[in-house]
Amino acid sequence: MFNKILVANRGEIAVRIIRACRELGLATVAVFSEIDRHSLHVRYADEAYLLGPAPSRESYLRGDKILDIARKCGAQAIHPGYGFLAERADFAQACLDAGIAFVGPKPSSIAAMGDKAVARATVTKAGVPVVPGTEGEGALRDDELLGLAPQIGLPLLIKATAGGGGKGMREVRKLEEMPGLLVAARREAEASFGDGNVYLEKLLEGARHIEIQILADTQGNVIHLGERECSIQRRHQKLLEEAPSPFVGEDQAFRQQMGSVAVRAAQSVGYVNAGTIEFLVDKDKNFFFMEMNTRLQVEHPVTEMVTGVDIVKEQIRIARGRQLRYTQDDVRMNGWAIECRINAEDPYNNFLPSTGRITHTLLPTGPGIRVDTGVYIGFEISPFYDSMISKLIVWGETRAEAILRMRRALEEYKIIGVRSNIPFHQTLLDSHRFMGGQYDTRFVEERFSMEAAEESKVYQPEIAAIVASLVAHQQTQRAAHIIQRGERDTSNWKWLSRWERLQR
Ligand code: MV4
Repeated sequence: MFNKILVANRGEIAVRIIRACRELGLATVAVFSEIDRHSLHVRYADEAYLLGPAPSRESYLRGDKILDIARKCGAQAIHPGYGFLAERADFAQACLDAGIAFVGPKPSSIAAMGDKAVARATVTKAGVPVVPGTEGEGALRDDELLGLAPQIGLPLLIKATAGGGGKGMREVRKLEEMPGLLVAARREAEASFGDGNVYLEKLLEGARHIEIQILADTQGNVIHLGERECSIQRRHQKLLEEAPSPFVGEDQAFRQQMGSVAVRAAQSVGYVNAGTIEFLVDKDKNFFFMEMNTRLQVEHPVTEMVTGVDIVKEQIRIARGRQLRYTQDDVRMNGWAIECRINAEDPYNNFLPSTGRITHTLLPTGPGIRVDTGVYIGFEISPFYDSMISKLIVWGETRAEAILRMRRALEEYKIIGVRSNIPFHQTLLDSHRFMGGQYDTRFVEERFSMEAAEESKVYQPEIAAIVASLVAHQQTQRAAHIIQRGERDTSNWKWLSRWERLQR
């Protein structure tokens, strides 16, 4: 049993985890890189220790240093958050070897799910459907893969076994192109993961990415918390997530079917703690296991908002050996939640990352709104880490209310000093396809354009004037009462009836 946790991460997720620890009465330890000295996670923690220079490899990826700090300061547990060391089986093992609890799954589960070919073979044995493709755990040579390709059928995908995130992935549409694509995929996989092994899957076109949140305790109880829709992404970076999925909607039988298959996939590796099963779902509601994320995810708050379960607290309770506080029958999805990832990038310029100092911000608040952020006024957005400024999460009784609330929140949200993708989200929320829930993983890249927002650029001087007055009065009460008067403010009734017509 532990009373002091080291949070081996930075930014919004480190703050999120520290908050959960506070509520549970646990002492917290932050670690930080040289440029994160003044970060929120450092200020919120009870103690904080310097890791090293800004680059991750010299700071947040230094598992050895982190373990040293944990031992010295008496932290009996480490929460890895997401990214960095979260899915490194060797680090999880090193924690256990040092007698420190790892708030996450067993190293063997991380390793089994980390190798995509092993994961496919393992869940298949448990009766979980996977996309047709190469079978078994062994590495296959190019001549073997070329021989199997016609049986699988074209088009197909070459995927890296060490993969994830689309790296080392190649589409094969003509057999004669396959030898060259195999070379390219292996080279990319080798460069990204130090492992050039690949396998094949039939390419599923026009599919959605729907994932199921899992919780599992050390007593063998495994439950799911329903699904998240994650198809709104660009270059494998998710931009917006919702729970439930508009594609699943009211179909409780479909939800429970995916949920119980996800539970079986988790059980196939003896899973413990929080994890996520990713499915590809085709238009006929056929679903296939894609991969398992053996960590807390960025988008976990949408599930928290609709289920009322605090996933991070549950992770910590599980790591302390406690039984799950919920049975499957206790879990209900109530209302609708949407998360927009607010990134420091310019949606008008090919989503180019934007660096610089945040000189002013005005956060949306009020009913049904949650903002998870690690930045503050004076914060420097650097090129060393990801470009996420915050996560804006809203809850509504219905999807329409959640969308209207998100539009309101995006209008209120002001970030001065760096460019943000807020205009992207505003354009997205105005698009008919999004409103109708009719989108797949290609939507943003192939069917979406910022042009509608380009038109509204004529209003920029007006917006600039409003922002200037907000900034001038930011210390006064008045600031809270000034809101941007856009067309959107008055047209919501019109918008709602249009949306309702789309639903028929
Ligand atoms: C696929 C697929 C279609 N068919 N597998 C992308 C990242 C990696 N996790 C798996 N990915 C995909 N695997 C088969 N057999 C399409 C994708 C894919 C994708 C998946 C989820 C979300 C966004 C995506 C964007 C492009 C491709």
